[in-house]
Amino acid sequence: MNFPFGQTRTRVAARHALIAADGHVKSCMPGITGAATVILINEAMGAKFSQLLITFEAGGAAELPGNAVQTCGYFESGGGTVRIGAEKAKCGAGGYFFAPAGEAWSITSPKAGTRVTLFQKRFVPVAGSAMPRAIIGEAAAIKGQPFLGDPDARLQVLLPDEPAFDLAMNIFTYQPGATLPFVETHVMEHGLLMLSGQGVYRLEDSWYPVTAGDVIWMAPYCPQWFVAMGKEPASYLYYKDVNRAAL
Ligand code: UGY
Ligand code: MN
Repeated sequence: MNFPFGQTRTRVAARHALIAADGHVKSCMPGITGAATVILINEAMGAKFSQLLITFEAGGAAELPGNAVQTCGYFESGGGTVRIGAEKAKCGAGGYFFAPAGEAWSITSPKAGTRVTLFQKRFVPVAGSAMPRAIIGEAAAIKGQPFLGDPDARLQVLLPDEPAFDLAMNIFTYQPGATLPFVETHVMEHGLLMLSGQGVYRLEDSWYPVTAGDVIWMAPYCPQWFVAMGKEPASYLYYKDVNRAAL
């Protein structure tokens, strides 16, 4: 999309950010080859997690070691082979995975142009709790549940909501005109990718028109609200930290 000379919809505030695709700049990341990688959200912004967009060339690969960082991935388009420890499966568009801390993981043999969003967070263990397990799945297999009773705002919860997991990756799909039912203000942080459609996102006291490809960071306690607008449903993928003590 072309914008007037010197303009962008991107805004980076102290407690939220909207990153439009026109401003993307690539980074070289250890372990990722044959791909354009954009670090969209990380600690430099004030976040406690990172969100990356990888666009693979044919023959590209992501091969990351097991360490304190856990990774969730979502294939927005294309496909490739995901390995997590001893687990291995092919993922197409809508495929996703979770690689626990301590497990090496890889994406190999990607189709050219494959777009994968990664969310990475340092794992916070809980004494006496099991470690979360590796997961490779397909969003299409997960039924969207009405959000707080609204059948026009449906939530697909991609990872198990169990105490072992300290992060969530969900897809929210709204029919045109559907909204988040109230302005949420919560301790959990979000990273978000608009997958399709459009709408208006309220972040603190600003309202932003948003569309497919936009990325949003919401710091803890960032007041947030969304309305889907236009003729198509609007859908977004998002990360959330969950299931850990307040202090
Ligand atoms: O899970 C959530 O907090 C979700 N309802 N937030 C959001 O979509 N901004
Ligand atoms: Mn929220």
